[in-house]
Amino acid sequence: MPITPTKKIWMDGELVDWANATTHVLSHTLHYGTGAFEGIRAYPTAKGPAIFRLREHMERLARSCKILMIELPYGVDELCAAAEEVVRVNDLSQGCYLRPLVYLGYGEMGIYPLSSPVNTVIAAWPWGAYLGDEGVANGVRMKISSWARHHPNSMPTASKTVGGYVNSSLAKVEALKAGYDEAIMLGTDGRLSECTGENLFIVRDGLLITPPPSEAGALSGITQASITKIASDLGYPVAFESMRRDDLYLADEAFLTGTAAEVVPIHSVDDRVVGDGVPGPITKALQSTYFAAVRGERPEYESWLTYVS
Ligand code: PPE
Repeated sequence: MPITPTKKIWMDGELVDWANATTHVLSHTLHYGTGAFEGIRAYPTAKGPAIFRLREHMERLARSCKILMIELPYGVDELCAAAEEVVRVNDLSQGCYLRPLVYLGYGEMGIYPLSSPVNTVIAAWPWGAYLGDEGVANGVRMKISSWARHHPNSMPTASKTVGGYVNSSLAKVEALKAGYDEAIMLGTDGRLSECTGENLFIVRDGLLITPPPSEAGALSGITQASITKIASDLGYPVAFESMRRDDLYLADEAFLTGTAAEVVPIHSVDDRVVGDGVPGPITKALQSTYFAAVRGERPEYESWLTYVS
């Protein structure tokens, strides 16, 4: 998806012009992938732009760095303030996607990462529906990937590690080249894990089921947590349960969740139509409540918003 440039990117405490926000080609992360990132969205609300679950994202960034033993030079409060500043200076009142990245910069080569300088950046730009407006409205066609999700002893799955996304990228390319919209990944034990950048839910007999992130080797999604809360508030119970591909084929409804993707119905999996092939009633109720919550239209979820004034 193309990037629309904005004015400034926050780099190590300074607001730098978009075009000058560059790094040396011998930056360590560019070679070895040791780094961590986040994806956050801000939405327009009646009270101005608001960043959705900002603190939770920055806390996850700090946890990713902890796992990688990267010493994050900023605290969560400072990162939250910097993210607000980026939305403010770039006039992003219509909403945006924010991309915090912690990477190892120029100074050392060789696999040992911990003597390289740590750089922290936050960029933001307007970004449309990640899997397309058509997908959000009518559902996406999914393919189970031949690439397995990382075994947790190969790559820490609770960390949004830069290099870890090669696994997602292989699966995404495979699915798109085969004519599908997105891939579903199984763990090395053959159980459902997640998608290349989203978590997975099914609905069966009125019950919502999603793979337990730690056991499934999936990222613990902030959207997954938001949907779990919204679902239980709407009276739909949610179970964190391990599943196999059959559970997807036989689901009444299925959808995926992620910051970039938001809430997207699944039309089919491996050419087997899920349910009636149209977004189901529970998916639609959750999706519309989520879209209302992020836009500040649901007072019960307002604590998830950080207004940028
Ligand atoms: N699993 C993975 C592997 C993942 O990358 C994401 C976020 C999720 C689940 C959902 O997590 P959450 O956003 O907290 O609900 N993926 C980010 C990056 C996407 C990208 O393509 O880049 C995102 O959605 O911002």
